Amino acid sequence: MSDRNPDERHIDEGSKDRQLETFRREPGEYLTTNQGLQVDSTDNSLKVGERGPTLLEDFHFREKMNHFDHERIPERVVHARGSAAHGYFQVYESMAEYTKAKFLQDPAVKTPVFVRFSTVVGFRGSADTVRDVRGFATKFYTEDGVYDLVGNNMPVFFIQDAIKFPDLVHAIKPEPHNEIPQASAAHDTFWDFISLMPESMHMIMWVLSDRALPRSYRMMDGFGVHTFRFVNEQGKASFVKFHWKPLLGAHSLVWDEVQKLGGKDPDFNRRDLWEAIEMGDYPEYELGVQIVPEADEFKFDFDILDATKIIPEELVPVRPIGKMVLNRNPDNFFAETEQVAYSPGHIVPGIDFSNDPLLQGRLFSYLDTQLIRLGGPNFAEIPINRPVCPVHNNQRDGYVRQTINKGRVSYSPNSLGGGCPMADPNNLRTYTHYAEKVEGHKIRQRSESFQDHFSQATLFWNSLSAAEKEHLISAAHFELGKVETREIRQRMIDLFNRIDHEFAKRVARGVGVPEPTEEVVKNHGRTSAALSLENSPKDSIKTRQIAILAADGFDRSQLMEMKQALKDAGAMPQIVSKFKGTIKSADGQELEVDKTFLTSGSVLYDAVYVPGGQQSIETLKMQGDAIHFLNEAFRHGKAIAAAGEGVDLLLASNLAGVELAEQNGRMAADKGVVTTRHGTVGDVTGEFIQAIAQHRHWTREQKERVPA
Ligand code: HDE
Repeated sequence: MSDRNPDERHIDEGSKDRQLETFRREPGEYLTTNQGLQVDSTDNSLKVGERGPTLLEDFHFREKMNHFDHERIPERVVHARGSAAHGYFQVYESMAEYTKAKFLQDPAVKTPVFVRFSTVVGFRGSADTVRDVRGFATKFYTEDGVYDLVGNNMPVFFIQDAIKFPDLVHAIKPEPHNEIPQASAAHDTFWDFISLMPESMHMIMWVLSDRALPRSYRMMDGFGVHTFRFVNEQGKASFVKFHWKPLLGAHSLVWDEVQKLGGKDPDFNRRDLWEAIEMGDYPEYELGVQIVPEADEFKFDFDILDATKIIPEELVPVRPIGKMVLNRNPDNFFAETEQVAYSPGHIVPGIDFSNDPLLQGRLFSYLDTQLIRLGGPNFAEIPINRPVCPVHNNQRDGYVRQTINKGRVSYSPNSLGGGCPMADPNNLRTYTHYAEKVEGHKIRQRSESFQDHFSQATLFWNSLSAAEKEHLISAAHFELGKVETREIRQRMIDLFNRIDHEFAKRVARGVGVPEPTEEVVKNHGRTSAALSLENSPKDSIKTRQIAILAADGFDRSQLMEMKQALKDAGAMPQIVSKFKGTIKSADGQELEVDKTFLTSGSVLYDAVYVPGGQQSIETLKMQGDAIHFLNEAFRHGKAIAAAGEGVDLLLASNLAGVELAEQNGRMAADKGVVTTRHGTVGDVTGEFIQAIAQHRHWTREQKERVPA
């Protein structure tokens, strides 16, 4: 090395390689510092001799390292884990009768949006599929400025007054002494708090339900939660609740599955959203509104300002008013998804607030949190947060100011700047707060009209299907089962007993406290159909992931025919086998394997198909992974199909004897298990597709003999 030309000393072999002809770039594209200076290498720091110390003079090293040291910004205190997409919103017809909001007038106008979905409790690197509320925040870049609808996938909230939010979040986050558990409510401090907060009972029922385990962000409802106001051109106001409904229907995972997914693919929901958009399967949601005339404010047996209450759709139907399509993934996660700053206070003319004390508190919190998280008051200048309309005001300076304001005037009133920037004297597009009349004493009290904490929790419970109720009970067994303090479990059972006596007894049985003996409140028996996921649309298998299990010697026509039928129906079939590479059909054709048993698992799929082929099935029968794949898919309620000798793999699994008895070449099947030993695949594709569209076959859950 010592005979090296000194001029070349600072260029090592690696960086020489990287300068190969194939990597040539235009002069303006070569590596530079942040000051635009081209550097000759970014692989070695500047040193005194080959083995000497590094020089402080190395501005390139210092700039690069400095930048790296400052790469992290504080994660969101809640909703830290999220993923987002760009798209647009279009109203179906003018909503001028109710609101003057510009983006709700003209069906021809496509308003750009940026939507961020999130979990609430977990840190930024936590798993997607935990039991939690999901954030559903939409930024509309309207002609009148940015409008944010910062909602959740559940229509109510834990607390009624924003002043309880820090307590709620402290209680649910990992416990402060040991920072355990991550992204989970199943611990003492959370249930301690909840057991002392009866107002949280309605929300707790939602959180214990399947709604807390969405199959996909593309298959999840969204809600504005609070009651807002629409205001029309004439200044007339009505109350409004916002709903997002996914066109693919709302569907959920099962508990055993989400726990396994946390290990198999912690990015499950993030990946699903990203891949669907990359494939051109754009997620779509309808925006719906429930409109309540001002005169009807006191018509209900709950207070519409109370965020622990829904307005049942039977009382006020949801009117679909437009559609949102998410059609573009972000280019850069940090610049867009991480730096996006939502706030319920980002509002446009035509929409206004109500006095919901939870909403009122949020109006303070979001701006405050952006100031610390994004390092100062200029976060609206970050590209993802910029409005599409011009910004004019006298706000100046601060950390990382981007705008170069010209001239000497930065105050109002002024004459030197011709009075500019000035408010539009004609009020054409200005925001005028709704002039609600308010009078009262200054008090630190909760309204009497907020005191019924149980009726709607009961309504939710009553409205669930039998399977959903079972899931909720076992969720309560899990959550409270992790609570060490017996008194907390007891207090929860006492509260559940005020929701429904039978429910409380069932939960008590699993958590080591005595069943309540007295029915303290009689169940009112009311239901609301929209509350059950059973009633969500189940008419499509679009974008569903289907595993096809095969090995060398598979029956090519049986495999290809089903694969094509699934593709034609919009699903995404994948070949799963022991090894990556190719497998050979019985007639000698090679087929690419998409995933292996190691790189996937039944939890990553919505359904499974096993085509025949003597040799393939004999091989799979010997593979515990293949048998486990089927058992697990069955246990999780998924549609399963088999053709030809594929039926033998089902018989070799634990499904046999539970539900499957072969009769005339067809299984006397559990709903959702579709087989054809002697017939053609074409005979059963329709049945299989229908079974997948059902999402899950819950009756399976009674079959405890199937391990998974
Ligand atoms: Fe939030 N919430 N929140 N929240 N929230 C935040 O703002 C807060 C509430 C929601 O993808 C924070 O930028 C208070 C209800 C979503 O970036 C913070 C209260 C609903 C997101 C904050 C609530 C939400 C947040 C943390 C009680 C549904 C993520 C980071 C009054 C309607 C937005 C941030 C995104 C984020 C405060 C309750 C939805 C600290 C004080 C109710 C979807 O400002």
